[in-house]
Amino acid sequence: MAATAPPIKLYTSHQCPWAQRAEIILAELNIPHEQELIDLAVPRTEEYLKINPRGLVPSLAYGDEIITESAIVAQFIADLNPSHLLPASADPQAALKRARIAFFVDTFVSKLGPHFGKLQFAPPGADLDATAQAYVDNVVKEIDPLLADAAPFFGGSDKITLAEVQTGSFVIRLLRLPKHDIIKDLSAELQTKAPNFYRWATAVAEVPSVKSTFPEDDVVAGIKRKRAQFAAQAKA
Ligand SMILES: N[C@@H](CCC(=O)N[C@@H](CS)C(=O)NCC(=O)O)C(=O)O
Repeated sequence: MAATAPPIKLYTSHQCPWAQRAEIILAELNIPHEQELIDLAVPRTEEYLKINPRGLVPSLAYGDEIITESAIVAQFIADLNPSHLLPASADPQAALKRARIAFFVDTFVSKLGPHFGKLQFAPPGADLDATAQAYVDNVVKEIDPLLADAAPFFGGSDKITLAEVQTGSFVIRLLRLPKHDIIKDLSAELQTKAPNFYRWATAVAEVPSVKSTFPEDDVVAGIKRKRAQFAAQAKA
């Protein structure tokens, strides 16, 4: 008889794009699990700090084992459940595909992340034109070429891959937050200057596991709360 799989519990906040990575992969692979919501508006409890001493979400309990850091949580779930997300074999083509996905995710986070953070959380009245320009320039130079064969997903895949799991939460924010006046609408410029990226991004934002883990109003409320917190810290 097969051993029963250890229960999975995700400590998460539906407002957090890093935690959404874990929610996306669990939804995409239909993995039964329990969720515990961590309220980011208040200090972490002693109990949660024992689970994750950094006090961040997400954290994943796999039986008695705790895994933290969203990229590692998503990779762990992908490794545990061979699927369309990531080829698992030692075949050189599969290893190459994993390397390509890892490079894409690394580039997305390192080249776009800092600019996107500033676009969302800069103090009111900040001049964000240069930041928006830097974001677009990096999409054009660094990301668009990596999506030349997207169909519509990374590496010519017709289903999402680990590349979309790790970046989808940021993509859906890029496309949805302008509607709430949280960030500037870069769609028209991206559509013209980075057509591969724009096509890919619009497909990613429609994926059920990405959409269903993005409670828009809750996310907007979380960003407003964090902005107010940063503004108060800057004044102090
Ligand atoms: N590098 C971490 C980043 C996670 C992170 O920054 N989470 C934020 C929420 S989006 C958090 O828990 N912040 C604690 C707080 O706001 O008090 C990961 O990828 O898991």
